Amino acid sequence: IRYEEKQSQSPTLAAITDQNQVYPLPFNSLLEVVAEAKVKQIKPVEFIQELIADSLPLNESLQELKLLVPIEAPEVWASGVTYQKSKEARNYEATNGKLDANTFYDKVYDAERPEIFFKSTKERTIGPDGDLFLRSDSNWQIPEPELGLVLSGEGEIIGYTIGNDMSCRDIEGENPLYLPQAKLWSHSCSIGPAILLAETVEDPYQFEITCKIYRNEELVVEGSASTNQLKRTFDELVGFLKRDNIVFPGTVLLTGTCIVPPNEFTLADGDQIEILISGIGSLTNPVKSQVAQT
Ligand code: DO4
Ligand code: MG
Repeated sequence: IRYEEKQSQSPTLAAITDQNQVYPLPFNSLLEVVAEAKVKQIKPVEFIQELIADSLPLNESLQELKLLVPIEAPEVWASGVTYQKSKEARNYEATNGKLDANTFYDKVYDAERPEIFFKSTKERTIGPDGDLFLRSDSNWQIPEPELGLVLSGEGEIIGYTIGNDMSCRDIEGENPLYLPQAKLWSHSCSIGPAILLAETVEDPYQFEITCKIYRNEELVVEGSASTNQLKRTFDELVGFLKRDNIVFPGTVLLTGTCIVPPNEFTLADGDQIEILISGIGSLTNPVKSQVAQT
């Protein structure tokens, strides 16, 4: 995790143990930890265990800290239509509910090349408890709870985090060429709370993802999925992102959604979105509407 240190208000990197104890680390970012572990020819998790072996955990609990994005990802990319459920939802948007249509979403689901799109930059991405903004020109907006791959500059998967690929179903459904506007605007992406180191994960196709949306403190939407329902492998998705491309160290690649709220649902100002992924934690963000600017 990264949190804001109370006195200095400076961002601080910390490790969380299985017992949820918080150990500040003498590095600014996970990328530095990974680089130093490489020099020492040990795994990042072993290096972190060495670093915290003789230190004491913080007195504050994880819940008491002001959490920041776990990594300042220079870019966030996202994969689309990687689950059957997403394909069906996209078809519903694009065809006004004509469920037997055969569309480009069906084609991309089966094609060798996956859908990969540019989602966000460091400046647009927010962390735990930060406000997610609604677009002022959309009437059909939803969160997309997704597993995020945290990548090195070589495209190696360093760890896993939680991401929210906020989406405007009406804008995307009107015309696929509107995808960037349906996906990318200020505060349209959140990541966090933690990065689970890749080497500690036995099987990344067994993550359980749950999404809950609260309105006036009442649970109004709940859905669950597992990464074992993915149509693609993570290596396949990273392979296409890397192809003839630059991958900046700390890039996050979201892996697609498998949880879609009911078709009549749209997010509203004041809603609270909670995304939980087994072993990683829970990413919570309030939703705020924007004043239309013309
Ligand atoms: O083409 C639409 C994007 C789909 C997407 O973001 C997803 O499947 O998660
Ligand atoms: Mg998505």
